[in-house]
Amino acid sequence: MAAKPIFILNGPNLNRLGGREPDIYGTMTLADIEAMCRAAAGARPVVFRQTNAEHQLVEWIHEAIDEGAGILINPAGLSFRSIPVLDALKMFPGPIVELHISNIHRREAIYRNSLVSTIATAVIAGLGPRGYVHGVRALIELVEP
Ligand code: DHK
Repeated sequence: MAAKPIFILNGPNLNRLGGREPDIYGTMTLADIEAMCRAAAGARPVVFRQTNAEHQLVEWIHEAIDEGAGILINPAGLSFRSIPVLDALKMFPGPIVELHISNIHRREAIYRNSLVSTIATAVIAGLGPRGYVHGVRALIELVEP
């Protein structure tokens, strides 16, 4: 039976990585990050997506509920206020790794209280774009039988 994929989901504005506040987010593009994630995942199938729309992120989490082994999510700005994203993630039966490129706890107060962190299995924040690789490796360890 084929292994279930890990879902790597990215929220608003992450499509602008590469040129978006490089002093905070670095200069890697989301495509660069996707390539790193797929390499780190090895044989484990990967679903890698980004959206600026809350409803789309919710629908992809529903897809992960039905088909995914684990979720690595950078909810970006939807981390802090989105009840719909939080409620969808509460339904996910597998491990959830929350990822932020920046250390949100060292930034402005509006970025310090992630709702997603209240239900995530683990949180990675501040490792820069390379944090995604650590998140993939951790998630694969969590989902491996
Ligand atoms: C990305 C965003 O877009 C911000 O809204 C978050 C997060 C931080 C990140 O560090 O990846 O506050």
